[in-house]
Amino acid sequence: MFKKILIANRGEIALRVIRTCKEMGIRTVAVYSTADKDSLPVRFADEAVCIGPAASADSYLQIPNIIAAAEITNSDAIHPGYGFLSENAKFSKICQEHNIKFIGALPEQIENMGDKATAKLTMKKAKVPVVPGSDGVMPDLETARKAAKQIKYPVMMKATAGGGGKGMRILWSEDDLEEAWESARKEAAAAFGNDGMYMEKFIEDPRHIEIQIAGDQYGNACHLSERDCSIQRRHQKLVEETPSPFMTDDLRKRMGEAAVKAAKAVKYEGVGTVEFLVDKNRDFYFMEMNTRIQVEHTITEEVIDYDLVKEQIKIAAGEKVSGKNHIPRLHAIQCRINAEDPHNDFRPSPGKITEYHEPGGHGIRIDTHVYAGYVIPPFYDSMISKLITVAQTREEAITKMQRALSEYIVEGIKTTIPFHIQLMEHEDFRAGNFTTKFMDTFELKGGKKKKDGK
Ligand code: MV4
Repeated sequence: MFKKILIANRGEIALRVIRTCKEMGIRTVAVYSTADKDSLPVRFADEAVCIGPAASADSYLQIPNIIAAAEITNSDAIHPGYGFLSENAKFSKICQEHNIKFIGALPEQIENMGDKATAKLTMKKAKVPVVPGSDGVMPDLETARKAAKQIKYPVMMKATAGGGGKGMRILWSEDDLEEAWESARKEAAAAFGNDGMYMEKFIEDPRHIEIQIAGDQYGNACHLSERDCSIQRRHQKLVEETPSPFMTDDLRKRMGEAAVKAAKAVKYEGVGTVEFLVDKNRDFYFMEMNTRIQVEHTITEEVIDYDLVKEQIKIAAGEKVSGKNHIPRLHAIQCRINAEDPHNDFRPSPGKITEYHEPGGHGIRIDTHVYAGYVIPPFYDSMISKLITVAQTREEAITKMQRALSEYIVEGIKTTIPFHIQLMEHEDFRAGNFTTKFMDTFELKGGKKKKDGK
């Protein structure tokens, strides 16, 4: 087992990893930017190394600084958390070259899964269901025209380097083709330095359901059931839950088997997530594979009683996965609490938390790095806390969430707590009747009216 792990991240996930390391008897090294010098990860880790100024590009994304921090502290592994360098093939490679175990995917796996057209071809070959579409990246407009005609409109054009909706276009007819081809390629080139495009059938009003997987160095893989992440806004998840209210035993079996196939096809090592689009007929399609621990891993941990970070570390150290699939025995919901003003287009609201009180009691989990007096820096992600409830049934998990939200006090900044309170009251949410389109029509009540009365 590792003796010392450096955590190349900040905020709640850095704290989350430190906690598991402590329980495993592994020493920890926090790295931090000057903006994070007073943070809890810095206080709770055994050692801490400043790696640069506030801007992520000069600190949490600075590979040489992080490697230097690992070397001077004698760390034998690096946990990258999510975001930042967690899915950076170059970083995974450089760790390898320095004999530091990267607790995440191998460079080749990150590269292959990061290129969406390649990932899709790999999955198609492995007989994982994919959305009907072009065979890989399309070389020119004429190929795109033919592909769209064959797939039949509406189609979706997607950037192979994409994700998060950038460089993605819906084409309702051939009239949309040329403009989309030009603008999407430009957008992708600017965002990713790669303008490769592929095309597929547009799945109308899908659900986003993902399967947690774990694989080891010996070719074993298993799944840890699903998470429903359909409640999103501008490709940012707001609420996640497991089991999915749309799930059936048959669908879970089929999706679980597909996800394990996906993991085995790439000899996946570590914990990962296979994302699917699920249509109204419960047909499902591979969307992408995430080779990191995700923000929403918490709800899976709660319903199957399993420490996913511990599993990551054990797999990286060469241990086997059990090979047994896990079915949720409870219901868990996570509300992401962001420092954002939900009444003002979810605009970021950094600043000092003047008053802070967390809910508690049975079935409540809070993963956060904030406290009373903490100043949320403006440089990073606006998520400040994850509020998770666990109960026997979905209804109870929602009721518990309502109770928890009502006693969660965060003063001095705006948060998304008022949004979650209204969401938990929403008839369609309560009925489990929602898709990825839910937030397009959700209207938040109250708050200040804008000057034009809208
Ligand atoms: C789609 C789709 C419909 N049909 N692909 C959005 C982000 C990217 N990773 C994939 N996305 C989508 N791909 C086909 N063929 C609809 C979406 C989509 C979406 C997917 C998951 C969660 C939220 C979403 C919001 C809008 C669009």
